[in-house]
Amino acid sequence: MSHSEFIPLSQYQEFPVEEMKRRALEFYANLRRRRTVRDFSDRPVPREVIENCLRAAGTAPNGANMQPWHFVLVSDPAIKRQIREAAETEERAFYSERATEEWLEVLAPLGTTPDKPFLEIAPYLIVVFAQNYGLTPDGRKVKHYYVPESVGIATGILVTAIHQAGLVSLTHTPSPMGFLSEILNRPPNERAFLILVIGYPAKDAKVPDLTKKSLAEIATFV
Ligand code: IYR
Repeated sequence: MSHSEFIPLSQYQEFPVEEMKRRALEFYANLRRRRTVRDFSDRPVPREVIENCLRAAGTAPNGANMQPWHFVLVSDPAIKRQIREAAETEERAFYSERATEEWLEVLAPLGTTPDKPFLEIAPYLIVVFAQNYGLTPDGRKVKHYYVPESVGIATGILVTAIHQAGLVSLTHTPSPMGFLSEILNRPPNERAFLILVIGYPAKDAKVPDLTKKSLAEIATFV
C-alpha cells in the first residue's frame, strides 16, 4: 500500500475577522439570487466557462478521494433530442400514473409538466453520473465510498459555480434515468445521478414565487 506524501497547506488563506464577516455575507447575498430556471434561451455559452465550472466541481471533498463522478457534457442537438424524447416518455408516465396525489400537490406551485423543451433549447446539458465502483484499465473493480454524498457535494459546487459565472441551471431528475446510460454509452459502474440544464435564461423567463426557510428553521445551535 503506498502512502501519499504530506505537503504544507500553502494555499489556505485567512482573512481578518471583519473581512471574513463581509465575505460570508456577500457570498450569501450572491447565492440567494440563484433561482432554478425552466425557461432557457438558446444563446450559446462559451465551453471554457463550463469546463472551469466542471473543474470546480471536481475539487469537491469526497470519500477516500476516489472522486466517484463523471460528467457528460451534451451539446449535440441530435443527442439532446434523444434525451428529451426519452425523458418525456418517463415523465408522461410519472405525471399520469406513477406520482402520488400528494406528490403532484407539492409540485403544483412549481408549474412542472411532462413537457421538457429545455432539454433541446438550452445549449448544454451536463449529465452527472455516480460511479458505484471504479474500474481499472484492466477491468478490476475498485471500491468507492460515500458515493451519493460525494456526488451530491460535487453537484452542489457545480450549481454554485454556474451561478457564479452568471448562467442559470435546472436540476432535472427524470425517473427512472436508465435511458441516459444507454444514450450516452456509459459503463456498467456508472448510474445517472441527475441532469443539469445550463444556459442563459429566456428573455421573458418567469420563476415561481418561493421562499426559503429562515436560519432558525434550518439550524440549531447547541
Ligand atoms: N421529475 C419530474 C417531477 C419533479 C419532481 C420534483 I421532487 C421536483 O422538485 C420537480 C419535478 C419533472 O422533472 O417534472
